[in-house]
Amino acid sequence: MTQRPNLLALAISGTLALALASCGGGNRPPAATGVAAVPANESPEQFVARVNKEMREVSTELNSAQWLSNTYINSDSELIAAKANERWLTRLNEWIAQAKQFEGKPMSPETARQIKLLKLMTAMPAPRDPKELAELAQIASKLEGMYGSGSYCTGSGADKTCRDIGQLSDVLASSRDYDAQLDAWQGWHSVGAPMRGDYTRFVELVNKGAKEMGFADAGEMWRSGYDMPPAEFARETDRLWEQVKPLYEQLHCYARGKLDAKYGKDKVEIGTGMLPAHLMGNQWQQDWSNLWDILAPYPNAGSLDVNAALQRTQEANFGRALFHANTPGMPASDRGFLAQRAASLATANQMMQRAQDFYTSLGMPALPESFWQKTQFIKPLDRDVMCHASAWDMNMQGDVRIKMCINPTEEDLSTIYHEMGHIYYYLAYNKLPPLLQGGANDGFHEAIGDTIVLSMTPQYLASVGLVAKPQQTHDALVNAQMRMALSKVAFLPFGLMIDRWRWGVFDGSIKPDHYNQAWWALKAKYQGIAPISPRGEEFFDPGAKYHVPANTPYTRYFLANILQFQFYKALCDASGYTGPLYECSFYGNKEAGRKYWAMLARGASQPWQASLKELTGSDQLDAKPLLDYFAPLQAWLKEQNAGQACGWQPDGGASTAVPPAAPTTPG
Ligand code: X8Z
Ligand code: ZN
Repeated sequence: MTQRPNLLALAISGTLALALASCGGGNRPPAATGVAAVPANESPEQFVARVNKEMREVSTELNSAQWLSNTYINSDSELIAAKANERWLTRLNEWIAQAKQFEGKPMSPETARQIKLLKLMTAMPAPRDPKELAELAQIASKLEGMYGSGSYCTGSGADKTCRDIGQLSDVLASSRDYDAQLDAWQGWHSVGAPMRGDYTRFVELVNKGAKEMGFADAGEMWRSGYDMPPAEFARETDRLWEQVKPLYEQLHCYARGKLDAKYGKDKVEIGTGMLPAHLMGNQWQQDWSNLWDILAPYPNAGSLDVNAALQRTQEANFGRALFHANTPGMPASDRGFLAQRAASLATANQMMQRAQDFYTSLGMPALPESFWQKTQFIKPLDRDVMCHASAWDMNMQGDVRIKMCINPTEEDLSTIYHEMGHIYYYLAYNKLPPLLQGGANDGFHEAIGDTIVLSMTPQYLASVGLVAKPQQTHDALVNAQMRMALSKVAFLPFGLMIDRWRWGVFDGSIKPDHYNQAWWALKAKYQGIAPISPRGEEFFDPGAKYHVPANTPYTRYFLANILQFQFYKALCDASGYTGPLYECSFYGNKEAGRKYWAMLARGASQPWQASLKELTGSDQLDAKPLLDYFAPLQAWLKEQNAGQACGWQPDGGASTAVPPAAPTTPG
């Protein structure tokens, strides 16, 4: 994830604040309100220049504290991060208060844009009251720490065993034992429950901060970052969902049929046609790729098994490491252990280089040496770390890093390509003033790397040795489309529902005593997913999803899933490609790379509509490229689902019948 200016870490962990630093021109004494006054006679242009300078300093300190608290979770790093956040948030509030003095004054459009962005910089608006601000910063750090160190323990005494998010997610990915999956799903969700009280207070505090800044609530503030009125933005997301919903419903229907066949209808269908939360291969049912063994359309039509290739790389690295770890006298078990660690690090490094190669093939620069030295590639063994992947711009001038706990899987390979999109965005806009160092909107930031993932076609994967030469048959095409759909189409309703929940929490329509009920009502409505046993208010299931305790807005990912197909089409066009969209890879194409980089380098300096138009020719969000891409799959799904009662009813009742479809022509 990332954030508006380079303050990725802020977006992740919290917010901004800072004590008044001295700055050019000398400060007047603080005003009676406690807000530092603007230096005498400072013009709007001088103000913006000063904020840019101060912001770079303060955010660098904050990023360092946040990096430490994410890669070394304990009570000390939590405290340091909270303090740094407190300073940052205080400082941000001061700048925002100072900016008020320029309202209605003449200024250049560039200055006006920077002042506007200043007010929208944080996802965690803090109250002006210093005690409340400090409390908010502490809660933010605490919630993140709770998630990052979360684990599920069973047994007691010498028999006690604890599993972290990675281990529990592995069960959902690989085990097909109904009860083992249920245990792993419920186990991880137990980490949410203790967050409820802190999260409730967190909501009160950010709402207070948002109101003091002139917003109705924190949700309205989040919706205000899209160069259009917040209500219009909400309507835009509804419109886009209506465009893609029929495709999701078809995928849901197909998955249900396959799961019914695997586990039995009585074990699968909940209410009228909903799918059980623990059987979708993923803790949040946001990506169904792990269900390939159950959902593959044509198991014999060419293998796209990237996992197998990565596993072979890992084994080769292990063999090499074992050979080198040949210290005389070392017990074989220690030698094996050290070789395993060295192999994991080497494989992770190679996966990262594979991703870098795609970006440099477009003409983008190689990553700086510091990236390779400071990135966290694999999970350390001696401490808790936040394993949720993120990309960091530490100082707005080239110290960029990724933090991941990489395993040799296709899922992690795609995540690396995703994170690297953030990194290249940072590098491209690093020349801009700090206030303009951000995505055109946050959905753009999330879409950059995903656009590259769309270009990871079977042909591309074969060209870099990750799969065998692909078959050119109808069945292989359907397989390739399904592979993408299980990640990109399955995600769409999830991308929407998280902030539908938070918007409701912030505007008060979802009250604390209904947090969990509202969560599951939205999961049912949008995803057609339900738990198999009641999840009452003794649970707090939103807390088991990283972005809730980390306070990272989520609509960005929904937008990104639409936008990335628009970007992909534009870049395929730029590369001169004229075939069907789903077969295009612009790997190696410098003209596509030039166009992409030009957009990245614009950062947040103009409304996103202008950036979108420069790249795609249109200034509208539009799901048509996504639907065009998946047209062959949608036709195939309709055929498969013919005669089925597709759709679901969250509370029981009738579902939508799909008429029998004409068979599609292979080709
Ligand atoms: O959080 C992320 C990235 C970091 S920006 C790993 N993603 C969302 C998620 O995991 O929930 C990428 C896809 C959606
Ligand atoms: Zn991201």
